[in-house]
Amino acid sequence: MAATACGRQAWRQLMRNSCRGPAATPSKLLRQQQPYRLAFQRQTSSTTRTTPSSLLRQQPLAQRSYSSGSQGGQQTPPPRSSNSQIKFWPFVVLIALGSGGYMLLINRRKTMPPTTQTTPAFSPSEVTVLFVLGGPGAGKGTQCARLVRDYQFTHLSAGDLLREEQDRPGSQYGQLIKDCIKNGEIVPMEVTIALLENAMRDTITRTGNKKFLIDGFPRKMDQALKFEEVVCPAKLVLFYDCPEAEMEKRLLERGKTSGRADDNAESIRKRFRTFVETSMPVVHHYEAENRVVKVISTPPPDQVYADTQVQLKKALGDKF
Ligand code: UP5
Ligand code: MG
Repeated sequence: MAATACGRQAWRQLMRNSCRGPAATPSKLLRQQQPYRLAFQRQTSSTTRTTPSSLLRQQPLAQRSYSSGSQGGQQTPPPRSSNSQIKFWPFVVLIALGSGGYMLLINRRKTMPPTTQTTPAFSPSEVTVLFVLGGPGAGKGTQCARLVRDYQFTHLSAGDLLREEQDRPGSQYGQLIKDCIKNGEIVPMEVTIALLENAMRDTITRTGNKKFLIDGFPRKMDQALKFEEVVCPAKLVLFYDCPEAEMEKRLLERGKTSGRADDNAESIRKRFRTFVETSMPVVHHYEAENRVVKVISTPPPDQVYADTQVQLKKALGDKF
């Protein structure tokens, strides 16, 4: 009680001092508190007698009582009170309950049907998707225009959709797309896949046309797998093969008037590198699955188109 009263007194004094203004500096306040702190210590030590120093003094005795016989250990350990004993049964009960629950879960899983795979948004039996791939300037867009004219496809160029999104006022991806295109890098697939899926849905709703040429996509394995999983499996890949020197010549020529931010020597170099390192593995993946129709696109456009028709008819029949 005395200690508590002392503490209260100290607190009141501290508050009085702190209200006195500039004279009550922190060091002064500390000095003023000192007698109260000492008084408080004296009170406690006289009642409990367990100051740090007294505890230290007791320590050697306590150690001896648990030491081995060689250190004069005739003394037996003090009897442990029932309160200090560790109780094991709660742990045993917990472990038993946990294991039981786990076994129940496993058994329930066994009787559950296997997890269903994601269903693509469009069924390949109703919607036809042809991926059109090839290096930058290989002639994908040029050939797609002819296929649209003759076979009623809807042409969706991933690059065009990205450029549109980049220019759309308020687009949160505008800057990201701009940077990627300038550097010949690939825009994160979530953006491109969403644009493609929306465009497909929109086309089907507006026109009822369900035949799509998806140009310049997928450019990366993860895009390929994701698109086929969530949007629509592709019927095949139309791959235009063209040497880099020819593609570079075409792009530099087009760059004189196209206004495209990536039709310049530096961007073209980066686009080529991305194509070889990241997009060619996609072509190889589909080749391994026997789903690629390859057309050499070095000759003039009409000749390339004639060959495209021959190849597509071979793969898909006359009415593709
Ligand atoms: N030309 C065409 N065919 C010819 C022929 N047989 N003989 C002589 N000349 C021919 O043709 C290019 C030029 O060559 C034209 O002037 C044409 O007249 C002439 P084009 O048909 O436009 O070729 P294309 O293969 O379509 O070239 P493009 O430049 O469009 O190819 P890219 O794949 O580089 O461009 P895209 O627009 O698809 O992508 C641009 C960027 O968008 C990418 O680099 C990337 O940053 C980004 N992107 C993504 O991030 N993700 C995507 O999924 C798609 C794009
Ligand atoms: Mg193109």
